[in-house]
Amino acid sequence: MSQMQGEIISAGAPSSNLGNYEEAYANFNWEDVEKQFSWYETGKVNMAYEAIDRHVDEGRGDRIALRFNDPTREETYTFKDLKEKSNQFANVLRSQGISKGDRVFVFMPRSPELYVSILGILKVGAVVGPLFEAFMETAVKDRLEDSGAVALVTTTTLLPRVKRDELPLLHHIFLVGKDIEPEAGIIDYFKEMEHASSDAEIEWVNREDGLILHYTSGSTGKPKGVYHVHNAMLQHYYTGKVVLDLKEGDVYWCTADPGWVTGTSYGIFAPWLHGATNVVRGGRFSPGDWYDTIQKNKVTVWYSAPTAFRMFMGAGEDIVKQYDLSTLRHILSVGEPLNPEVVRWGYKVYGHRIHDTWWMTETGGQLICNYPSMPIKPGSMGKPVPGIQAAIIDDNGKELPPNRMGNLAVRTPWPSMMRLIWNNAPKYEEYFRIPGWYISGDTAYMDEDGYFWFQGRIDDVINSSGERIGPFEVESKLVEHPAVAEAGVIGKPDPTRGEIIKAFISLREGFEPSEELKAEISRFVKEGLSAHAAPREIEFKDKLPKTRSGKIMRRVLKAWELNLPAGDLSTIED
Ligand code: 6R9
Repeated sequence: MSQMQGEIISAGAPSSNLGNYEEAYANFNWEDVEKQFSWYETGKVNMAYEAIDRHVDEGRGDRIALRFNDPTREETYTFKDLKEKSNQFANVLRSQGISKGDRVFVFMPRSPELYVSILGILKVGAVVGPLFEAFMETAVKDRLEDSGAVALVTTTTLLPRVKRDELPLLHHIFLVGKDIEPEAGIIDYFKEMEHASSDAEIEWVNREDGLILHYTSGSTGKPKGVYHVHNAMLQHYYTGKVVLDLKEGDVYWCTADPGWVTGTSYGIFAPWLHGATNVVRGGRFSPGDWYDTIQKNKVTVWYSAPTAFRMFMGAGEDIVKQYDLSTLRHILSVGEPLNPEVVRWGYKVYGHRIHDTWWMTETGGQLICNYPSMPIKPGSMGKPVPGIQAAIIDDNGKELPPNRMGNLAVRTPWPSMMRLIWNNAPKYEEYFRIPGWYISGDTAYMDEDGYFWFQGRIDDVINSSGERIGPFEVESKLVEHPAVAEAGVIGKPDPTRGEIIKAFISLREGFEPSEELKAEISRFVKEGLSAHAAPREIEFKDKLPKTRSGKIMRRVLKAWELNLPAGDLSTIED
């Protein structure tokens, strides 16, 4: 512990937006941030206005807002373009009667239409529900059903994954694609956009009105809908300034998909609140294509994830030299522990420190971070963002002294804190079970210098390549397979992906273990739920360890896997 703590990489940019960390922390107050928004004067609130239209109204409309690249399209949009297109889509939504508070989902690969849709949804005051493009039937249905979504924007390719006959509330589907056959409930996106006016009234909302509903995984139950409100923009703006360090003229690239919270808070809101040029790249990871994206777009600020950095490290130094990455000035990471060797490698090869940031879907924005003006201790998540009070507490809410591991907790409230778990008040309350604190579910410790060090998750949530996967959702799908009697799913440590999904399965009578069956079961999850939720490893067992109440004991499975003592088995079945 203390050995790791000793290593320091000195401050990269003392003249960054934050300036001296301690001073900024001591002098912080949220009202100074509120004053940055037009609603501070006008009282009229809407995220889409602050992120897009405001730049047009203040003379910045010709700046480039979006640079989109994927293997088939390369397009740029100014703030004025996005204002007009999102107005058009707001008008299309209104023509179908969609209004404030309605949940409207987007389910499509990254494309300019995805971003325009999200902004249009916000402009009518509706709540955006982003779905990751890799979700299959069950994952899509669970989320649309739980949220009571009335409308969905999707593509002709993805439409077959939407079980419309089982979703009675889903009245409108805006379909992005060519040659769309007229059909009840189906609205041709491009055709309607063509006729829609590019002038629209924005629905002014309250700061506490709904913005976005992100479904995320817990260790039990179905995925939960984490509900955020427009007030989150305070956190997005402030962290965009002091953590992303965004300045005029920055070209910013966040590699996350808007299906995950990083892809909205920091792939849409934070950069556009600052009027930055936002680079969006669709398609899969490949080291060459990604470096090319930086070179081609002259990216200055880059926000990615440990899995990607580990893959870059695996691809080696030579490929780095084939690209001009000299425009880069600031690199950040999120989603899982950032290994110290990756920080060292990045510093050597890119000539920049990689700044780790810690936060969660539930927190809506970054909470513990490394800043350009602060020394980095490789392996540490950094220090609380000004305005945020974080601590390590025990299960009774007592704050622990430095170097003691415990619950990573945050003083409530802060502007981007989730306001609800949709349809599930008890789940929401679990996070706040100790008065005055939000309990993250992560364990960590704080060192003498106030740096936080991640230790693990308290629950069984799996983090594979930075994607959060609930074992229950995978197990539920597995047992739908005719050969599977019971299934228990764990995260198995993996050098590249952080963890991979491993399933322990007991078979039904009449089925024999085989490699073909393993492949078939894995494919079944991939096709029914999503590729990232499919087990990469399967092991057949005659019987799974269970509590007397019938709960599969994942911690025993994990102990088997890691050759560790299984711990307290007093509740095991027999
Ligand atoms: C933004 C996002 C949240 C969980 C979180 C923690 C893990 C995120 C991390 C990190 C170590 C970091 N996590 N950042 N672990 N170091 N810098 O990732 O949200 O998908 O909800 O995941 O991810 O376990 O609790 P989400």
